[in-house]
Amino acid sequence: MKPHAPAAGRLLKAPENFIPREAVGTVFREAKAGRRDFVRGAFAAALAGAATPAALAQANPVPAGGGDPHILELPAHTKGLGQPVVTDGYGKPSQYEANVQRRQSPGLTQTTQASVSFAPLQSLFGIVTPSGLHFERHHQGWWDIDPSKHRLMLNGSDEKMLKRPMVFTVDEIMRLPSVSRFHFIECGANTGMEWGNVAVPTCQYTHGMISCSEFTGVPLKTLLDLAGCDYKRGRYLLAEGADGSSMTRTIPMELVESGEVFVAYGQNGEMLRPENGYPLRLVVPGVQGVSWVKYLRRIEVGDKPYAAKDEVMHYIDLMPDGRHRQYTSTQEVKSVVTTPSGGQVLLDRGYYQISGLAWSGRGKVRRVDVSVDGGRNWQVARLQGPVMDKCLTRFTLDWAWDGKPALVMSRATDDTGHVQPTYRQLRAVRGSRSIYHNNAIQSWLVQESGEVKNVQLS
Ligand SMILES: Nc1nc2c(c(=O)[nH]1)N[C@H]1C(S)=C(S)[C@@H](COP(=O)(O)O)O[C@H]1N2
Ligand SMILES: [Mo]
Repeated sequence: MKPHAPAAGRLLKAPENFIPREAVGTVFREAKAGRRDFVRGAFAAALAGAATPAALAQANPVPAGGGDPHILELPAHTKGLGQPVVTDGYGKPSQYEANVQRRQSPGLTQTTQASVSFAPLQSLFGIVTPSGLHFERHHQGWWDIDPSKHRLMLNGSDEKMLKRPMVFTVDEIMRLPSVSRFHFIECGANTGMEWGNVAVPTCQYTHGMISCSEFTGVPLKTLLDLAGCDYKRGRYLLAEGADGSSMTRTIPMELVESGEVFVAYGQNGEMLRPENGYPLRLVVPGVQGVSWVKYLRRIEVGDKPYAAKDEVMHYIDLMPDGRHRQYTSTQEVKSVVTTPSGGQVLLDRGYYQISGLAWSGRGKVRRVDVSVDGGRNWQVARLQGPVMDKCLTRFTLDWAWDGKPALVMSRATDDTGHVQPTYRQLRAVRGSRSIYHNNAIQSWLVQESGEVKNVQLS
């Protein structure tokens, strides 16, 4: 170590478990009255009871005077025989990482089948979400569908749209020329609880309805070409899932013609996970998660938008004048600092690496600015490569915490020039009662005590 190198600050992890299982029933009952306030209340109550001694043990300091027993006393693993190969035919994370889990938000939904689980962004590195931690959004529960019985049908809204309506088995799709691409998927409702006010304490719950994977599959255009699609007439598609939610979404044909949309079977080098649509799901880069239809069983080619229930009743943006905006599907430029973030505790002054994620549904992230003083001054963050299209990008910035209150924020700009808005700018256009497409700048307040809180600047 260089003599003048600043000491690296120690960081306590955010508490992961907020509410005991028994209390979940109460939360669901009370959530019926005044949902947003109750979610906030439920988190506050659960946080008040969080055990700090256990959390403190995580900091694991090295004794200042030397004589570290972890060096001086030989542990069993240096002397004994380790575990054999194939103890697990499919490996699992370390037992010491058991707290890193996707989690449900207390009070958010009435049932666990029409619900959402959030990815633990504060515990992840780089840009890829491990498949077992991918966020989940199911409208009617998930299924583990037998791939030998699953079919994908292509048909037209009339006989002119497709010359040869076709049915593919999963094996047939897997034999066709494939692509593998890294993309994020973000639910349009991500950060939706924060429209009116601060509602949830950690970035898992503010931003965890996003995940990023390497997906593998066949461009939808390849399948439509085989079926003899008439691209002049067929300007829209309807994508339909096989689960009971009757999930159907309109996809504009230009996204398909560009080759971007594909029918995926692979996720991070293996088959899709059942929760994420095994054996087939649509990948629609840059577009909100709801259009990434899981358990994909049918594609219909038509000449106008379908106005399906999930496009006219849900996934619409409530505007300040009381009207709703439909078909706003692009996930606009957005970012969040994941360290330091809500619920974490900074134990010392000194060096910290500020780290976070940025993304845009319009293309690549061009630049991320970070402020530690509530937006008065900004510094350009480092972008970790590779920086890919419609994909998460990891950014970092060196920071020496002086022990005073700090307001940490990140602001992303994409390669089309779009800049992430402040809450004030976003609310001026969109109001504060919407659910979908909140891409405002997130602020974390580092208090003098080192505790990090979710705050909104007005
Ligand atoms: N068949 C089907 N597809 C679906 C859904 C669903 O409930 N059923 N949910 C949609 C929504 S709203 C989102 S945000 C994403 C979530 O994908 P994930 O569960 O893989 O994270 O899937 C979309 N596709
Ligand atoms: Mo969603």
